[in-house]
Amino acid sequence: MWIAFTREVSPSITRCELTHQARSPIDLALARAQHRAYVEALVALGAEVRALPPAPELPDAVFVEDGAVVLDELAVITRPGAASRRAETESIAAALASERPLAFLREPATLDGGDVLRLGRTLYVGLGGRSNEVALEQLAALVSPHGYDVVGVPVRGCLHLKSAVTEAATGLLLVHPACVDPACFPGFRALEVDPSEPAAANVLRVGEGAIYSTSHPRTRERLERAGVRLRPVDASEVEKAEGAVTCCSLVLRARA
Ligand code: CIR
Repeated sequence: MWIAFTREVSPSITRCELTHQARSPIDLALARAQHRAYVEALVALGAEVRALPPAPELPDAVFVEDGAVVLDELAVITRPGAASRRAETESIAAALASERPLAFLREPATLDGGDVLRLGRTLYVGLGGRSNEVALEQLAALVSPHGYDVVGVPVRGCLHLKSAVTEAATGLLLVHPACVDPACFPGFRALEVDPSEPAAANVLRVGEGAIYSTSHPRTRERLERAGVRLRPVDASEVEKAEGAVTCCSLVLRARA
């Protein structure tokens, strides 16, 4: 029922983009072992995992989420905000072409998939640095014929909208309120991350389960108390590259 596209960690990840974090050494072997465990978690939750071609010369290529916004009706190939990441999208478009009609954002639009949170028929787009208003307008023109609204949301102090808020269970948002105002999402309940875990708002739902980093034990307790079933993974190495669990896959519903 679910397809998850992933890509192995590039050896050049040591030269990844960093915006809000200081550089700290990434253990490539450990990063790859953690990535394999992440892929196993996706499989355990019922996804058919498809590996994109390795891109050793592209430092951030493991973060495939940023290259596309995939809806049931179409896939919008992005134009990432960091110039060093723009070459990632070609292989993502090639892989998605067999699953969805493709549409493309055009210069001067910039948008990272990590800035797009779909809640029902609304696409919330984080405006915190990587994604711009032009992209919001282009995205709206592409998806409104399919019945989606596009709403811009101010984001501060973190890389992407989905660093600050994700949907943990139907109707329940996991939010870091210092980075995004929960009032931007009317009709949803908000569960706040533990204040000592500012990077904890990123959870990846797949089917009935959800993948969550072991780096945030206090917030994990809050989620479990709220009844969210979590599959923990160690994501320490991609977190040093300012990544998180949603970033490492593009999960889409398989066509019937
Ligand atoms: C970047 O700065 O672009 C990468 N080092 C991290 C991207 C993480 N992607 C995501 O949150 N969707």
